[in-house]
Amino acid sequence: MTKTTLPAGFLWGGAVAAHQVEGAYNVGGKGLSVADVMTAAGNREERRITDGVQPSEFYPNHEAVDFYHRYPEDIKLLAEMGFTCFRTSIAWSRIFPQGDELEPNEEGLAFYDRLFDECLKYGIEPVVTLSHFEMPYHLVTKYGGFRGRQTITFFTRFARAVFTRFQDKVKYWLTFNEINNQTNYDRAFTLFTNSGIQVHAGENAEAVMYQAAHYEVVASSLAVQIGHSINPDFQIGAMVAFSPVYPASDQPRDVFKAQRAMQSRFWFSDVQVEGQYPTWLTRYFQAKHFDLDITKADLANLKRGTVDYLGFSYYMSFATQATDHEDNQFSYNEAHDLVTNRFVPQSEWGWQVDPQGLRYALNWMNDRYHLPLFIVENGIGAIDQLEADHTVHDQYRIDYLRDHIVQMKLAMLEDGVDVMGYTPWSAIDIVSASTGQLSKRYGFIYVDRNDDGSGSLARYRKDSFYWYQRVIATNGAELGQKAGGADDSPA
Ligand code: P53
Repeated sequence: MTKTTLPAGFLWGGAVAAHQVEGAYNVGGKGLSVADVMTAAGNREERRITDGVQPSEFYPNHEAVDFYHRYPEDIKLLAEMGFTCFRTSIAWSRIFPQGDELEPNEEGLAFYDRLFDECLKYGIEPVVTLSHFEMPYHLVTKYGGFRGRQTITFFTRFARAVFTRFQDKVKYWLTFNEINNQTNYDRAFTLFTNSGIQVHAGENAEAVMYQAAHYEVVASSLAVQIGHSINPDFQIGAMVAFSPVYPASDQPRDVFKAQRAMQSRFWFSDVQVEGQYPTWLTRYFQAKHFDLDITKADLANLKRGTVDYLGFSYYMSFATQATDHEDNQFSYNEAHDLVTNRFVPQSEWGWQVDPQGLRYALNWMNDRYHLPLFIVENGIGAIDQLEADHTVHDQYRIDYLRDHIVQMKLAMLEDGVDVMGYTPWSAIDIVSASTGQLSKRYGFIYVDRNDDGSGSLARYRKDSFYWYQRVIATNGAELGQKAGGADDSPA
């Protein structure tokens, strides 16, 4: 019988990451993280990575939206919206301030005890990312981040400490946020935030990326094993940025190029779900003469530490095409190979908004992985206007989310895809990861803070707050009216 409603217990919530909301960057014994040495940029401009914290620079993550001190007020607002889960991350450098200590920092652990207790008080299930773009900065300067095998040990020590401490409070975990963003290895931001790596002149950035990513998938597989030994009920997932890459035309070589792009972006989840490297990639390492440190013990661990579910972010779709000078369309370099899809509109930041791509994504992953899927990020960055009466009329955000929920429901109800939950980005306004802007807003809750750090930090409910409250209350049955149009929700 065809189901017409979402399952009871479907997890509705929203997502943030520690460094993008907490602030208090040097409070409670916290050490510097990679997020603490990145400046603020503007639309389509790269953040600069500075050499340590420079007194003359402004670092938006240092205060962020002060969630560290205001979380009781914020969680109360999330409860008012009806959240049944809340995705955040643990700032690694609150727990291991330098990263290479042997014992965790009690004040850091105590903060997350208070935060998770506050969630559980309202029946909100925490969904926790271990590493969301916030490696301790000392691991970068001393060990080169995930260039080195030692960092696997530092990461698993961190994972063990938080799994042990929060074993009765947190059931849903994710290992590395958007581990596949570094497919775009030519972009300094992605290698730095994913892996704590800055590429030196003359180095092969692609080989550096593959080595670091290998250590990370091994670290993830070890964390899965450690977690299950501490609490067998833990659900530990991988997390990828799911931007599907479409062929720009029906030319076979464009279609193959797109297939290669998909392989390049999703070998990370292939390994984390299936426990082994895909054949094309092993051949690729040989063909490119990448001399990678991949041991037999690593391969055994990958097999033993496969994930329980797959979490993913979905913001946009991409398109690619083969280039004339290419002999075999064998390689894919995101910085050069993406093209604009003329059928898909773009956000103000140039992100291609494609709701149907979410249904495609869910079906693609369901066919390939046969695991429960969790949409742990989906949303649109936009300029919001705070009115004099403290309202925010963000109909564009409602439309974006609504259009995507419609496609999620089609995937679940028509196609039978198993989706555990939906946590849009972001629960509350955050500091943008790629630009450091506050004005690239994502939240249901407006935070009075500007790009230069001014503002009262007061919180205000946007129109989307009330809309999402209704969506959750009806378990996704009522998605409201589209601006100027009819309600065309499928169920
Ligand atoms: P911002 C690139 C592509 C897709 C998602 O992004 C990405 C990125 C990196 O910027 O990041 C995720 O803030 C990430 C969040 C981030 C969110 O998407 O750059 O997991 O930390 O804030 C939105 O607009």
